[in-house]
Amino acid sequence: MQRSYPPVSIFGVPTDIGASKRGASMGPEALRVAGLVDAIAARGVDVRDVGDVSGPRNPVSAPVDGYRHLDEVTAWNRSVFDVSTRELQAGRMPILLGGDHCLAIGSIAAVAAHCRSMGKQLRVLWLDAHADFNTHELTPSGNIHGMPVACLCGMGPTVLTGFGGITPAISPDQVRQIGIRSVDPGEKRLVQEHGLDIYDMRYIDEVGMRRAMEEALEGMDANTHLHVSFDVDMLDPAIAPGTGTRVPGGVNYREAQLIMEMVADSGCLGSLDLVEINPALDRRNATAKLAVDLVESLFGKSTLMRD
Ligand code: Z70
Ligand code: MN
Ligand code: MN
Ligand code: MN
Repeated sequence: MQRSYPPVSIFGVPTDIGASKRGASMGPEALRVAGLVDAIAARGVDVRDVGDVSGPRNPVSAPVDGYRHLDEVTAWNRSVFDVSTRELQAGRMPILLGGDHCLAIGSIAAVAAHCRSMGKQLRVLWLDAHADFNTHELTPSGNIHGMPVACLCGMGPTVLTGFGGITPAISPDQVRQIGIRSVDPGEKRLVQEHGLDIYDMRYIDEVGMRRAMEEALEGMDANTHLHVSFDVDMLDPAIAPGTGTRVPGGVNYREAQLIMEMVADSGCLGSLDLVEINPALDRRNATAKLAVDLVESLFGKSTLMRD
């Protein structure tokens, strides 16, 4: 199928401020070295690398009131929000190269505000081993990369829930999570209370990725903006070792390709986060290379259909 994509703007956010393990700050360069820009350009897409956002260094400090590095996380997300908003307003598709997953607070808040102003429906596809639905009361770590979905749904500190002017930025019924297999006890209760739509690994094993994805994408139409937030720890650590929190039993190569192909087929892709690649823990940039391979499918590369 011949599909046309809007122009794309890639930007790097070199920080590991929301994590306790260091190294995700090197993710943007790893993705560039793995050939991300050329791979997207090869799909016939107008793609521009607008460079890196800057922000405070990682002070490597202990959590305060359940939040590690809250001021720094806020500063980085403000910049992410601003760049994402600028690119969306220019009619371009923002692709965030993380960085850790706390940065999705800024990127998705920007997308949500954009969708409101354009009268578009927003759907968030959250690809992850984790639900990232912790609060400062529930968190076992204080790491804010375990909290972005809760913050976006209005549960978090006001400095992180107010980007874009409307709180909450999104509601849980706009979110679909795929690949989940590690949820903390308090987080689990909160997820159930808010009815988050989670396709966990057991469900994927039982019904298969095709049906899980059909259900996750159900109800979208031509007026839907689909934001894909891809934490590479969704993938099985055997194929994606370069990430800070490896959880066994993840999504395999073929299932991951199918996710991306089905998103491409939806024709709704509007924005993307590529987060939690940690080159310090990787084998010869394998995880970044795999991410690039998957992004090619996201932009319509397929084996048999010539396009
Ligand atoms: C745990 C926490 C986490 C990565 C999210 C893990 C959080 N639920 N780790 N993504 N890589 O500490 O909140
Ligand atoms: Mn995550
Ligand atoms: Mn994760
Ligand atoms: Mn509180």
